[in-house]
Amino acid sequence: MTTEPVTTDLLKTEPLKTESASPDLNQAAADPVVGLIMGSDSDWRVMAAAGELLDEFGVAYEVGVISAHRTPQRMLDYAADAAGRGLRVIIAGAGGAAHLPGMVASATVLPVIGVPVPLATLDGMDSLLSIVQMPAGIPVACVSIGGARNAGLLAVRILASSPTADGERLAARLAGFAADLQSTVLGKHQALRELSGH
Ligand code: RP5
Repeated sequence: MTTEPVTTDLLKTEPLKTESASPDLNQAAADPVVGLIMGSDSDWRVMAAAGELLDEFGVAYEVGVISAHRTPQRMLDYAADAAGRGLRVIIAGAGGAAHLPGMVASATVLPVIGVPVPLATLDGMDSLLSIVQMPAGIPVACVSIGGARNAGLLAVRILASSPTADGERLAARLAGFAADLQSTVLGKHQALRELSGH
C-alpha cells in the first residue's frame, strides 16, 4: 500500500491555499501576496497565528510545506518564482537547524520574515540562532521564538508601506490596531488599580 505524502505543492500554477477575509482590499483569494511557508506540517501549531493575523487584515496568502533540507531544489524553485507569481513578502517558519528562511532569502529579492519554531529540545534557541545569524548581504527579519503573529503583523506593515490604495488601507487598519492595543492596556491599568485598591 502506498501512502500519499502530507506535503503540498506550492509550485503548481494554482496557489495551494489562499484566504482573504476582506475582498475590499482587492487581494483576491486567487492572488496571494504573502507566502506563508514552513519546514514541516508540525510547524503549523505555531505558524497558524501568522495566518490568523493575515486573515484579520484581509491579506491574501498561500500556505505550504517546503523543507530546506528535505526538498532543497523545490525550496530554491519556490523562492526563485515567488516574486514573479505576485508574492511580495515571505514568512518562513522552521525549527531546529532552521535554514529555510535564510536559504529562501538567498534565492529571492522579496523580504523574508523568519519565525523560529521551538521544538522539544533547546527551547527554540537553536531555531532562533539559525535564523538570526545571517551573513552580510542576505538579510532575514527574525521575530521572537514562536512569534508568528508578529511575523504576520510585520508582513502587513511591509505591504502597508506601498504608496497604493491597498497600502493606505492597510496602514489605516494598522493605526486602528495600535489604538486598540492602547485601549486594552488602559483597561488593564484601570482594572488592576481597582483590584489592588491603589
Ligand atoms: C524542521 O524540522 C521543521 O521546520 C520542523 O520544525 C522540524 C521537525 O520536522 P518534522 O520532523 O516534524 O517533519 O525542518
